Amino acid sequence: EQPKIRRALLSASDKTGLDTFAKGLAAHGVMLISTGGTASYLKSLGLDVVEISDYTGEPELFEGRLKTLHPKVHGGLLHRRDNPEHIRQAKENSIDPIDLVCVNLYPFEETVAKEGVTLEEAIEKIDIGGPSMLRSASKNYAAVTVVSDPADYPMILDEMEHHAGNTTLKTREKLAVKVFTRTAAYDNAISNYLGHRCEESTKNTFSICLPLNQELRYGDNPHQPSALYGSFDEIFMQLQGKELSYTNVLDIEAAAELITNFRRPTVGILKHTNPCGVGQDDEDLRMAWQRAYETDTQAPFGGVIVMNRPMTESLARVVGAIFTDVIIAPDYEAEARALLQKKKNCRIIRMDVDAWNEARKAPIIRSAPGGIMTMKRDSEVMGLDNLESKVVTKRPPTQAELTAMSFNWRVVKQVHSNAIVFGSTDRTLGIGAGQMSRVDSVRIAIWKAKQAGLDLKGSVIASDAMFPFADGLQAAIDAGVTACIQPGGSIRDEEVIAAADAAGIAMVFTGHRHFLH
Ligand code: 93A
Repeated sequence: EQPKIRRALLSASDKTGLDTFAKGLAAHGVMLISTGGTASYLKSLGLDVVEISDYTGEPELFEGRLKTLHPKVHGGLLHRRDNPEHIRQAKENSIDPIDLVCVNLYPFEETVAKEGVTLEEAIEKIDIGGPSMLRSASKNYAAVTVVSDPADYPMILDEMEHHAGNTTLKTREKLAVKVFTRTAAYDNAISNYLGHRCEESTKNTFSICLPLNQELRYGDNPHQPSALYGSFDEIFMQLQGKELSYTNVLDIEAAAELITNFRRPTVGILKHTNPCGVGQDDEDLRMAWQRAYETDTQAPFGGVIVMNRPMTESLARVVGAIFTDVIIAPDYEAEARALLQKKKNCRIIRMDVDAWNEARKAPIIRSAPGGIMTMKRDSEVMGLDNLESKVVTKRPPTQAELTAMSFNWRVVKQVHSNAIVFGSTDRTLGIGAGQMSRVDSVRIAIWKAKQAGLDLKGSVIASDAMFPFADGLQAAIDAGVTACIQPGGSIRDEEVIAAADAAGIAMVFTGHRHFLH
C-alpha cells in the first residue's frame, strides 16, 4: 500500500502553473519546502512554506549556488523506503523522506540563445542543484514523484485525487525517464555552448539529445519504421492531411531550402527532393506557379509545392486540380485554406520562416557507419557577387542573361548532382538531376523541355559543378542556349571556353560549386 505524499520540495525558475499545483498539494495536506524565490512566490499566494535554509539548518550560500545540495535534501530523496537499514540511517541522521520534487531548471538554453550573452552570464545559468535533485528523485522513482514539466501538474494532482494522495508507480517511472531526457539535453546544451567557444573541443565529441517529436508514418518504404526527433512541428506546422512520412520530411526540408534562395514571389514544385520547376511573378502567385508547372507537368503528380508568399485563393484553385502530397507556405489566405480543406489527404504545412532560418544555422547531420557525420549547411548562394567580373568568354552577358543566370544558379543549387538547369529570367525550362555523368543531365534536361513543349532558344544553362568536357556545354549550345553559369575549375576549361566562344555565347565562372548529395 502506497503511503501518501507528505513532503514536497518545490524549486522552479519558471513559475507557470505553479500556483494551482502548489495549492493542490497543500489541499492534500502536503508540507511544502522551497528555495528562496519559489518560497517568496508561494508565500505571496498565502501558502504555508518552509524555507529550504530553515529545513536544512544551513543558509543558502554563494549567491544561491548552494541551496539544496544538502544531506537532508538528497538523503530525503535517495533512501529506500523498503530497506530497514536505510530507514534506520535516515532516522539516526534526522533525515525525513521527501516524496515529491518539482523542479524546473535555470533557463540555460534561452540565455545562451540571446544575442551578446557573456560567458559569465551563461555560467551563472548552469543549474547544479536542480538537476541533482531531479536525478536523486528519479533514481528513487520507486518512492518519489519527480516533476520536471509544468504540463504534468494537472495529471499529478488528478492521480493524487484518485490514488489516496499518491501517484502510481507507472507514472513515477515515466516521470523519471522524462527527467533523464531533460537533464541529458540540458547537459548537451551546456557542452555544446562551451564547446563552441573553443572550436577544438567540439571536434572531440558530438552530443545530441532530442525529444521524440512524432512517430512518422513510415520511412522510405512502408516496411521501414521511422521517427522524428526535435522541434520540427514548431517550424513546420501541419494544418491538415495524412501523417508525415520520412520522405515528406526530407521533401519539406528540400522545399524550404529551395524557397529560401528567393526574395521575389516564387513558387517551386518538387519531387523526391528535386525541383521539377520553379517560377516567379511579382504580381500574381498563380502565374509564378504556372511557370514552375509548365517546366514539367507530369512529375508534380504526388509532389510538393512550396511558395514564399501566403497562398492565394487563385493559386489554391488551380493546385486543387492536381494530386499533391504536401503544400508549404508561410501562410494561407482564408479562402485558400477553405478550398484546400477539400484535399483531405494533402498535407498542408505552415512554415514559420524565422524559426526555419534559425534552425538552418545548425549543421547537417547524417548517419555514417559506426557514427554520424556533420557538415555545415550549403546555406549561401555562392559566387553571384560581381558576376560581371567573372565573365570568361569574349562576349559578356546581357542584363537579361545575368538575371537569368542568377535565378537558375539559385535553382541548380537545390538539384541533386549532377545538376543541370535550363531557364530564363523568371522560370525554369528543363531540369536534369542526379545523373552519374553531367552530359546525361544536360541531355535529360533538353529532352524534358522538349516533352513539355518548351523552346530552349535564348535560354541560360546553369551547372552545379564544372563541365569536365566540352560535350555537355556543346549539347546545350545545340539546343539554343546563349549563356552559361558554372563554377569552372576543370583541367579542360580552355576547351569549354573555346566551345562557348565559337558559338558566341556568354559564360561566367562563379568559382563556387554547389554539389548536393
Ligand atoms: O545554483 S544552483 O545550482 N544550486 C542549488 O543548490 C540549487 N537548488 C535549486 N541552483 C539551484 N536550484 C535551482 O534554483 C532550481 O533548479 C530552480 O531553477 C531555481 C529556483 O530558485 P528560486 O526558488 O530561488 O527561484
